[in-house]
Amino acid sequence: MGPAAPDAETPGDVAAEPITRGECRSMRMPERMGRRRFLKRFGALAGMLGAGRHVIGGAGRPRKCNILFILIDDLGWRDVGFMGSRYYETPDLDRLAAQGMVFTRAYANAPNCAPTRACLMSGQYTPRHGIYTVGSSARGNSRYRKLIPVKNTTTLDANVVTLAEALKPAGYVCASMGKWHLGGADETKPTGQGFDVNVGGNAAGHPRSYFSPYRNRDLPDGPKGEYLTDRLTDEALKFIEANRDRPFFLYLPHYAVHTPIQAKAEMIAKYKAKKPDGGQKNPAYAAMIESTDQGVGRIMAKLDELKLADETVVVFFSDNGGHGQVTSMAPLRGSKGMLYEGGIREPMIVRWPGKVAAGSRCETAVIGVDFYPTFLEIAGAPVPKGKVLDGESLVGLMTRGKPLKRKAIFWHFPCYLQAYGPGRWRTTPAGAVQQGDFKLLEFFEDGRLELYNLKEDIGESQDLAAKMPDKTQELHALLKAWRKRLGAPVPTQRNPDYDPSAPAGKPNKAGKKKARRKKSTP
Ligand SMILES: [Ca+2]
Repeated sequence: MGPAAPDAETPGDVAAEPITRGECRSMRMPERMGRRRFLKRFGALAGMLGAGRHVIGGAGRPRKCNILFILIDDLGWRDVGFMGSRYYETPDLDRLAAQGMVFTRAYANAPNCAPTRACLMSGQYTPRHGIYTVGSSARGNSRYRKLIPVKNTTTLDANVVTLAEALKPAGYVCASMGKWHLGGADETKPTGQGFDVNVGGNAAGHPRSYFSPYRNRDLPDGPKGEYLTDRLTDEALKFIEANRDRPFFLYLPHYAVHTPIQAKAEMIAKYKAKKPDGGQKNPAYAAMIESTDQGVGRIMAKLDELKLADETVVVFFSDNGGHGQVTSMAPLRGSKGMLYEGGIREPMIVRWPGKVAAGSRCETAVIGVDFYPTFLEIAGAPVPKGKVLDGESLVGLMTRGKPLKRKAIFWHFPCYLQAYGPGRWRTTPAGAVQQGDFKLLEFFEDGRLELYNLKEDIGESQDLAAKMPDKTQELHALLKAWRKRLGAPVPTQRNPDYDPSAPAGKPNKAGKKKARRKKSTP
């Protein structure tokens, strides 16, 4: 739970001190003390000018912070150096982590791509927009599905007021560069949802190829063999350069490191010569991560060159757990597609010079829907009229250790996801709630409840549901009340095709159809 420190008075004062209270603690003294003293002196002025005008610009004038949100696709919790990987090499991200706050319990709203993105863009949990999964909610062999899952929506409704639409009235120019996955029609693509610029985003969940020609109608091909991650970085640099004089929101959802696993040959060779470590062993995947890391380094260098680095909040995050056949989230249990920690816990950094202590860590649980209100507060933008936001701004937490108000966070995934390897499922329809040290999972096929103490058992290996019936019931009641409040549908109808004794490898017609669809929307 959050620290009990009193709320500080002057925003400019707080980051002058290393955050040592409660769960947000400093690992070492913050850098840039000179700048912090400067901010301390002018903190009151910044406060008078409104929440969005925290930073003094190069010419001495107050200006709004730029927001750079780097979202990686399918990057696992431990797929970066700063989270402990000894196989993958991410020197630029490790530097970014050292310059900001690392969140060790940052969660995606879902264990796969589209729902997490819908929650980020809408600021709302999955039951409000109906994007619960990718493609069909009825994936895998129909004969093994006991229930008819809740029907899935694949497009974020054009009427949803997105994060970009909420930031625009505060004077932000908004760009989306990379994977969108929330609609491909004019009104549901990024440019229909508040972004001024869209590079390569549409309904696609992965690139046809990481090398040009990309065959992406929203991304003109580059020279043959150009690498997509480098290209998106190039586009980001151009955008930053062109908008150096006004506040920008750059949403950079890289297609990397989602399948197809494709990387530069010379970089793959380097990792082939390297010893695998802790279940991380795929050289091409490692090379994809390194290219992504290099892109982050180039962007940070550009922000430095343009003297924008101190005026830009940089957030690094991933949309779900790593692919279970490609990487390892150990010691976490599970991988992409599961509500166990390996499917939803993400690496996360916030770099905000003068506001968030360098080299600090935060162990408070945060979740994707928190970014919408966080970015509005940073921008000094009001919540759009009538807009329901399910998350909570992290500004107080990360700048001055102010505890969050909420009691718990929730997941709702009333869908089936077929297994990639042995076994039938990554998940059957399920929900989850996390509160304090505890997490409860509910599986709708049989009502099974599993309870874990994440503090003592991060690998979710000891189900405490039978041992701690009171805690189990308490969290179950919380989860049910949340579902009721949001009108979240729970699948209850039995699937007439259900035949658990059906032999593997012989899906019925419906199963075959789903399997084909899976190929186009992994
Ligand atoms: Ca993903």
